[in-house]
Amino acid sequence: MPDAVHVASGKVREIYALDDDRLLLVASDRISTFDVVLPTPVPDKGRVLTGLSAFWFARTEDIVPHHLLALRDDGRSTECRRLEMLPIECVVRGYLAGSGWKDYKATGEVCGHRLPEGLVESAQLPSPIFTPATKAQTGHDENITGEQAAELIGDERFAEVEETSIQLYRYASGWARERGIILADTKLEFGVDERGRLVLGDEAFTPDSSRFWPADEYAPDSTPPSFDKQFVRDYCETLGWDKTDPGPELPEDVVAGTRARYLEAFERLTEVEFDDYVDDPDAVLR
Ligand code: Q0T
Repeated sequence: MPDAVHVASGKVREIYALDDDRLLLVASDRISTFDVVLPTPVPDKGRVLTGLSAFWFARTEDIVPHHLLALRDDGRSTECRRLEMLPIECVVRGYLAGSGWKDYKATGEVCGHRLPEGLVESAQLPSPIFTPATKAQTGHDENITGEQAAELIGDERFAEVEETSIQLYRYASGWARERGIILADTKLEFGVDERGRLVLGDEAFTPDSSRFWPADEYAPDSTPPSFDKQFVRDYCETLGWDKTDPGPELPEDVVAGTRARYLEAFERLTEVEFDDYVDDPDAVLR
């Protein structure tokens, strides 16, 4: 087999081509905050995100097929089916945070969904909403209406990804809520296989693709702490850093606390001990 050819870099992940049909996704231990990748890695973060994603793929197979073919022994690399990715980010929001809160405050709507009046920051929505966004090559994704998304992917495909995304969010957020984690919102990416079938790709329901809040600290009309990155954010706020690149190095207690939070999320959600995952990544698939 020829060596894997590097095809793309994300902020914290790399993609290699294994052959015409398969990709290798490698999750690093890099961490970003305020959209800047920090110089200090968080050991095992890539393994946690890879294992969590694989866990959710396995548990949502009855809702939609996924791109995962195999977890590699390192626990941070996955072999995936190569898909034709759809040109939209499929965001589902169960709570009003981030750009959803900002748009609601300005217009009373999020991506064309008119919401009840008087909602506060972090309020739970009456029911989850599908709020697509464009995929910006650089800079920020832009929220778009369902009509705009349907112009990009077609009415039929749009109806399918909206329904599927909401089903996936309902399943994962319910599972997480029973284990003390609020999944406030999530970003999913879908592709289409050679037969035209919708397939879930990318990573799924990880702290990098979703807002994880500790349920016991949740309060509406506030900004809940991030389950994973709150130590990093709090530390960065003590520095007077202007949030432009380069970011600060992290002290070892902030790294250790952050690593512990990632492992805690992994173990609560998967019900697999992280050491057992490191010994045998397939533990999350059983
Ligand atoms: C992709 C074909 O993760 C991305 O970039 C960061 C390095 C976005 N991306 C996804 C693909 C996938 C997946 N996942 C797939 N299964 N098939 N392309 C390409 N870029």
